[in-house]
Amino acid sequence: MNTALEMARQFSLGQEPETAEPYGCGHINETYRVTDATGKRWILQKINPHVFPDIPALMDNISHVTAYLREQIQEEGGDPERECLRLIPTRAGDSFVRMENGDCWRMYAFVENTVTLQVAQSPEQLYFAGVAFGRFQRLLAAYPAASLHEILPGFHDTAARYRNFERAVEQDACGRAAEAQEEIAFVRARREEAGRLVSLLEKGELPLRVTHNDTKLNNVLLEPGTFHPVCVVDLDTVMPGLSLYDFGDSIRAGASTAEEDETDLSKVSCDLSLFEAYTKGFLSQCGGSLTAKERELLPFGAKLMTFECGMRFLTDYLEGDTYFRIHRPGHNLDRCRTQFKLVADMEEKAQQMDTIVARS
Ligand code: ADP
Ligand code: GN1
Ligand code: MG
Repeated sequence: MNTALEMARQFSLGQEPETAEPYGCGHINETYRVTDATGKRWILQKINPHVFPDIPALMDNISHVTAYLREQIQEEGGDPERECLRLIPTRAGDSFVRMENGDCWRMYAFVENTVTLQVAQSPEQLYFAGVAFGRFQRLLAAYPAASLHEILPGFHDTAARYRNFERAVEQDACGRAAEAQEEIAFVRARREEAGRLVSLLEKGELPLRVTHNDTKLNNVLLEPGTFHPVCVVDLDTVMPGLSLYDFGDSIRAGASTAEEDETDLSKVSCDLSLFEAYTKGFLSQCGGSLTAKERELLPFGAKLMTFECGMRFLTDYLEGDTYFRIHRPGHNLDRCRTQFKLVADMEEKAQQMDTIVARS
């Protein structure tokens, strides 16, 4: 096993790295913050090879998208160094390093003086997250989507996710299905909805765009104090997708009143003032380019992404926690329950959500 500090030395930093500490709260990659003697910092990540089988393709997407974003940011008078991730090349000049045991590592410049939030404490914070992801979508609007690798085929194909879920229930590899009967029934009751967006895409009723696909609140760096958006991070899943995926996943993660793994479900609901704030921020940036159908489906997108995520947590629980990193027994079932509580709440608030979108 290589230590993170040893790995940091493989990159072209100009200085000798002194420390590498675990950083952030991601479920997939391992993230470290690397510091040198002068206090200069970097983000070092071990990319999860089980989740991402084609790391050269993934890094190729990130290299191209960040180069393009930097130009766009520059053109509109922004500061690409602060507003866009920058890959640090390895000593050999590559975008990542693969070790003999197959582990792959990459490095980014650290964007200083920012904060990330696990939960929004005010609508304003979520408004700014909406601005960040709406801008991200706007800046990539003219990017040739077909030139990107589809890193995780079917990533938000909710119908395919449903089939995986049914397979996991049937196999019940860990004998856990009995404990999750209520959640299994919850998914099955919504089976018909799972395929709705993919079928609209197939029929050409929704446009394919370049999307981020993992628009959690903690994937945007914000300015401390003002919470103005600074930089969108976690670009592993940037690929062709639907605008509704990005909008929906942000609402799932950002408009909730509790953390994703809260065990007291009475604390979990979809806060409409947070929903409205995000919607306004997002549409302020990319609203002009959305079709009427996309706009109309924003609330459904939020519900579907929440449902899909809950179903993925449940599937992983049933399969023995092989995908999402867990920190306690039953963690994925707890995560699934918060998502389904949110889905049920969004179903009750569907009309209000429609009204909010119409006036945003
Ligand atoms: P994961 O895929 O595991 O979620 P991320 O790429 O989102 O990993 O990184 C984890 C956390 O590290 C982010 O939530 C953010 O707080 C922080 N982070 C990531 N990249 C940077 C960066 N370039 N500068 C500063 N902080 C960063
Ligand atoms: C994972 O990497 P991270 O923690 O930002 C997952 C997302 C889920 C999210 C749930 C590549 O995101 O799809 O929505 O957990 N990423 C991948 O918290 O599967
Ligand atoms: Mg992340």
